[in-house]
Amino acid sequence: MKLLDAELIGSAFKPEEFPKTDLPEFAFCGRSNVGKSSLLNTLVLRENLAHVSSKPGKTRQINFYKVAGKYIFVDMPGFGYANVSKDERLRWAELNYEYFKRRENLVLVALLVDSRLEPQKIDLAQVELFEELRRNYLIVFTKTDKISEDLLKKRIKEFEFLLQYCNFLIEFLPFSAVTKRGREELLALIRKFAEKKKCSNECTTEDGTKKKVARLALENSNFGCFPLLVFAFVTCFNFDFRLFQKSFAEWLGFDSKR
Ligand SMILES: Nc1nc2c(ncn2[C@@H]2O[C@H](COP(=O)(O)OP(=O)(O)OP(=O)(O)O)[C@@H](O)[C@H]2O)c(=O)[nH]1
Ligand SMILES: [Mg+2]
Repeated sequence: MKLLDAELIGSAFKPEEFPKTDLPEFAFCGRSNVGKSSLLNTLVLRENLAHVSSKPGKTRQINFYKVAGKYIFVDMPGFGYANVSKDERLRWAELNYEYFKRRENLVLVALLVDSRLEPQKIDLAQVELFEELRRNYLIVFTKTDKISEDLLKKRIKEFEFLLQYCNFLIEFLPFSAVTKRGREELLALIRKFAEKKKCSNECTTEDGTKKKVARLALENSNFGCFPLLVFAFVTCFNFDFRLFQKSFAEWLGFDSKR
């Protein structure tokens, strides 16, 4: 396995602090303690690039790493952790939204979900955001060393069902920072998307002038996932839609009785 060069090039507590770069960017997000920092360390084969902790809420800012001189990997702060102040949650919500909305060089997002848990409302709210903002994303099942293959299959089926009509979902990927399962597959996907970005940005014509070519999936697909996502929930899990709407609002500390 190949060790990759990696260095921290910036940390952002607010959008103005996002570093300027043209390199293809890959973001890793998910609930607090799901294993984002561990996954990043596994990808580059370094133990202490991103700070890992058994205590949730460790990564509070967005950290940008330049990897192998050609990619940016982004470690997002975890969401859903109960023990943080209302101000901190609101700051997170704004930073999260602004990052995914604004970041032009972002080509792929990995949403990490804990393979031991059933689909969580707060993770599905992130999916909804990616669909709305037309961001390509994959679902990474973390900590698979802690569950059986049967349970993993069941978990993937649950997500497959819920997200069957989503347009920007690329794939499901089982991962473990302990066994390094999924590392090669994830790196291959990263290389593929970095290459796609290179071709879609510019291509040189025969006379030497540069011309823009049609952008790839991001601009060509239609958004149609959200209503079906809700439909799947309501019909199959007897899901209370008001709860779904409130999941983020409650975590963010708004009055849930209104
Ligand atoms: N068994 C097992 N443990 C893991 C794995 N990935 C992470 N962990 C553990 O889960 C805990 C949280 O890991 P982190 O990588 O810090 O999680 P995070 O998502 O970055 O957390 P925040 O920064 O707080 O949002 C640590 O105790 C890790 O050792 C995995 O694949 N298998
Ligand atoms: Mg972290």
